[in-house]
Amino acid sequence: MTIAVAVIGAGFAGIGTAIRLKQKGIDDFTIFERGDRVGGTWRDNTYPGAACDIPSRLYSYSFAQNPEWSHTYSASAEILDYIDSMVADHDLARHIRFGREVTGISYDEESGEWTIRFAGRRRPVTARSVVMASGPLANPAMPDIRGRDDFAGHVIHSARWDHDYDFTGKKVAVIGTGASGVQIIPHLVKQAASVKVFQRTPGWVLPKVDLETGEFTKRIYRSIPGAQRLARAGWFWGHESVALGVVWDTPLTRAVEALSRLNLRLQVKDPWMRRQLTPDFSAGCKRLLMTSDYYPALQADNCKLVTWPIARIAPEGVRTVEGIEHQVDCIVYATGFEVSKQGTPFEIVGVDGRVLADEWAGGAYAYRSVNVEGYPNLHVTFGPNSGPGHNSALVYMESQIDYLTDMVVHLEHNGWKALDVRAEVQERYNRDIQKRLASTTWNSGCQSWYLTDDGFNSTMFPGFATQYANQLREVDLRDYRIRVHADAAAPAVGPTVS
Ligand code: NA7
Repeated sequence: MTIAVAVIGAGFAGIGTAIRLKQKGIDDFTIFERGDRVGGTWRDNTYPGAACDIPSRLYSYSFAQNPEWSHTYSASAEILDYIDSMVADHDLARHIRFGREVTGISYDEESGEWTIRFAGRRRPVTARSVVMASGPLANPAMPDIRGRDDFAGHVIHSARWDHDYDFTGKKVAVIGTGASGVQIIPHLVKQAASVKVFQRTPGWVLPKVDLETGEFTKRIYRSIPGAQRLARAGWFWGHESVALGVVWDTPLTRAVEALSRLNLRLQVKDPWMRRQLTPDFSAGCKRLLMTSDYYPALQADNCKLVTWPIARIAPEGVRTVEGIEHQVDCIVYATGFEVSKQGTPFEIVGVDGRVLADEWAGGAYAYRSVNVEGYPNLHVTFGPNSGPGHNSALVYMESQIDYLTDMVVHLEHNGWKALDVRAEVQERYNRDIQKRLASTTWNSGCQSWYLTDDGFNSTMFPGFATQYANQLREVDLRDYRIRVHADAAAPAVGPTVS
C-alpha cells in the first residue's frame, strides 16, 4: 500500500515535519530511522561537554516551546529529552519505524510514486512524497592522514563516543579544534594524565555566558502567555544583528574580531600561545566558537598545544612534520562530519533515470533549498544553501518544514500526481544565490566545511534568517509544474503536463 509521506530520519527535522503534517491534517506518514531511537545528531553526539552553542529558547521549535530549559544553552542530554517530549506530546511513536536504513529511493513517473528501499531484507515501501530528513552532519569524517590505521592504541571519534573507555591516567591526543574539539578538550584535561591538542587552524573564540534558569523565570514562562515568545524574539533579533558581522565583511566583523582578541588577551597570558591561537582569516569565514573554558584548559599543566602540521600517525602516536613523535594511548578525532555538499546520502533516482548525485557532482543546488527539478514530490530539509551561519538552524528548519508540508497538503488535497519545480525558476534562484554568496565572509578565502574543494558554496544561505523565512512563507504554485493522474481534471493553477 502506498503511503502519503515517507520521512527519512527521526532527528529534529523528521520530528518537526511529522508534527506539522499532523497539525495540517495529514496522518498517513511514516518516519524511517536507521538507529534505534530518535534524536539524530543529539543521539549520536554524546561526548563529554556536548552542548549547543545557540541559546535553547532559539534552538527549539516555536510550535513546541519548552519553559523548562535549565540553562541559557542546553547540553545534548537535555536536547534529547526535548525531542523525546515532542514525540510523546504529539503521539508520534506509532509513526516511527526503527532499524530502517534507507539504501536508495527512485521515482516512477507512471504512478507518481517513490519507492524507498532498505538495507537487509526489509520490503520496499512506496510513498507519494518523500521528505529527506537524514541530516547533513550525520556521518563522522575521519581525516585523510597517512598511517591513520597503523595506530595501535584506542581511537574515538567525537560523534561516536566510547563511554566505556576510561581516560584516567591516559595520554591522549585530540585532533581537531572546531565546535566539538573545544567542548571536549576541557573535559579530557580534567580526566586524562596528559592531553596534546593538534590544531591545524585556530578559530575565533567568543565567551559563552551560560546561566542557570531560576525557578522564578521558569514559572513566568509556564504561566504568562507570550513570555517565551518574547524571550525567543529577543534572542532571534540579537542573532539577526550578528549576521551583519558574520555573513558579510562589515565594520561589525572587525568588532567581533576585536572582542575575540580581547577575550584571548584576558584568558591567555603567554604571548607565543596567543599568536598560535590568533586566526588569520575574517571572523565568520568559519563558524565562531563559543566557549569560556577552552583557553583555560589549553593552559593547564597537563595540556599542550601542538601547532606543527601532522606528518603521519604512527603505531605509538602522532608524528609532526618537524620529526617529533607524540606517544599517546588514545587519539580523539574531533574532525567533524562528511557533509554532503556534492553527493547524496544514498542513491536518489528521479525522472528519466536521472541520478541526483551525478547532477550535484559540481556542488549541490535546489530551489529555495527544498526542491530539485526532476525529482517531483521530494523535499529536502537542511538542503543546499540553507545553512544559517549566524542564527539557529531550527529557525531555518521551521521555515523549510512549514513550506514542504504545505506542498504535501496541496498534493494530497488536490489528488495531484506531482509537483516538480520548473527548471528556469530553479536556475534563476541559484544564479542569484551564488551572486550574493560571492560577497559573503564564507567565500573570503578560508577553507571550511561550507565549501567544496573547488570553493563552491552549496551550504550557506547568503542573508538574514528573516529573508530566508520570507522566501519560504508561501508556496507559489506557478513555480511548479503540476502533473495530474490520467483520469483527473486539469488543475486551476499553472500549465499542466499530465
Ligand atoms: P568541524 O567544525 O568540521 O571541525 C573539524 C576540526 O577538525 C577542525 O578544527 C579541522 O581543522 C580539524 N581537522 C579536520 N581534518 C584534519 C586533518 N586532516 N588534520 C588536522 N586537523 C583536521 O567539526 P565539529 O565536529 O567541530 O563541528 C561540526 C559542526 O557541528 C559545527 O560547525 C557546528 O555547526 C556544529 P581545520 O579548521 O579544517 O583546519
